[in-house]
Amino acid sequence: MTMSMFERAGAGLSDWLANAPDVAELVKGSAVNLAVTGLSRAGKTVFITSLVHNLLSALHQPHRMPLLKVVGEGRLVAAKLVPGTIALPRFPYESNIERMATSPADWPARTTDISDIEIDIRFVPSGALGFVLGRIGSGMATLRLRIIDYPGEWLLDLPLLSQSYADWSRATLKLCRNGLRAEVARDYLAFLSDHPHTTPASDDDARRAHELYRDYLRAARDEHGFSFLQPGRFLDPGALAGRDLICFAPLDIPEGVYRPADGTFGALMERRFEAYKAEVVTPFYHRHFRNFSRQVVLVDVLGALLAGREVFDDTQHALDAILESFRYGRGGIISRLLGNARIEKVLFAATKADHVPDVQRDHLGSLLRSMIALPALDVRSQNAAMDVTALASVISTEEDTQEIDGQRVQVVVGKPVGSETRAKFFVGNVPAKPPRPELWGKPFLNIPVFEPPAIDVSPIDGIPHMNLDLALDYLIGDRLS
Ligand SMILES: Nc1nc2c(ncn2[C@@H]2O[C@H](COP(=O)(O)OP(=O)(O)OP(=O)(O)O)[C@@H](O)[C@H]2O)c(=O)[nH]1
Ligand SMILES: [Mg+2]
Repeated sequence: MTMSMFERAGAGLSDWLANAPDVAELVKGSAVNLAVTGLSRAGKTVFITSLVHNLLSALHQPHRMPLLKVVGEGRLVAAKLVPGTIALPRFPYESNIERMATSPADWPARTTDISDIEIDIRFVPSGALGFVLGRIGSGMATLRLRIIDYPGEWLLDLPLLSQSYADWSRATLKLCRNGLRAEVARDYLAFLSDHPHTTPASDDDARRAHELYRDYLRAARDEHGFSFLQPGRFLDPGALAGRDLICFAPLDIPEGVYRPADGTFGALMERRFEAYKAEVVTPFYHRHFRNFSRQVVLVDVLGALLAGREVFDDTQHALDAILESFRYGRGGIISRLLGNARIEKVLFAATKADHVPDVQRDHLGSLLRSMIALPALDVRSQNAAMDVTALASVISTEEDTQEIDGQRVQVVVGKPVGSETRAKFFVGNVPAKPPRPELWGKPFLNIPVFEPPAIDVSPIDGIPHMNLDLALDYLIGDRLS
């Protein structure tokens, strides 16, 4: 026989309250999803690995995370990993830390798919809620923080949803024939001149087109640092690799042709393009993105800056496309995809700030702010709340000075991976705004990869970082207050 509420109340309201789940859980909800995204190599995996390690270590080393208020105010009681997850592959925190902690140390491997990891954070709430909880229960609340790692390239597919295959092909090939890209895409462009959209449909041709187009995307990314590369799953297709669904590519379709004719090569490509949108792009927004109420978009601003003007402009173009996924205020495609769900907070962060000396770091953040042209409007509108910062997930350098052309300048020093000796790295001045056209220098893609510092695999000492605590406090601090 179950006890009714009245009988419970009769047995003593204070008894019932004492045995009830945390009031904070009832009042505030007990879980938050924090998605970490960014373009390829932006620093997502390292960010999550360091964040998890520092959270798990925060009780032992609170001085590492003072700007996360729950830690700084001494209200953290425990932070524990939740074993396993069901919905997604688990983020490989343990193997990443092991790799960074071995000698010689190395960085985690590239990621190709979405993954997640959960941490239970037990804390004493502040203010009135803490007082109430202290009076009626254990005085503590628990927040389950789920951190998700997913490639930012997937967000570059949002614009596809409002484009026809013909429109997408025209826009994509126009870009492909422009500047440095035209050289990289030479083989694909040659294929196109032999394969008009009106030739009969052929699976073999479709596969060949896809492979050549994908090779162009890969070279554009890996050899030149381009980021606006669509479709977003072509570079690292994960479970989609080899499937017919992704065996398409843009074809030359003249202005005025709305759809390729039935039975043609163009029609086959169009069918697959539409299937990719329906079976890959839309489900990502429905099943995953709409649940990521807090997100951090990591950007390798310094890498983009040093890669030269064309790549920098391209990164800006990719960031514009990514921003569209957070602009639901205008009744566009994203509001239809999200339904009632809301992305509440988004932080844009310039990563690897330890590659520049202290005096330059603020400029990295300012440069990112002007790259994403965060208008004051966004902050006040119904869109997600947004902010910008610069951070280093794992400080791998130290400060030093060096004489260059008779002037003493600030440099950073670190041990490049695979090298026996330490090396100095001087980036010049990081501008706070995108440089004027005449001020661009030659592209420089060889930013040294410095070894991470000595790290202990046990979550006790934590990892030296810059602003990880500040970033986390902006993103989820309200849920830990
Ligand atoms: N010095 C320094 N290097 C970093 C830092 N974060 C990332 N890196 C470097 O950037 C590389 C890429 O970082 P990842 O975290 O793997 O980047 P990702 O965004 O997960 O990359 P993909 O999974 O390939 O998309 C690392 O291998 C490091 O060499 C940092 O805080 N400091
Ligand atoms: Mg990764």
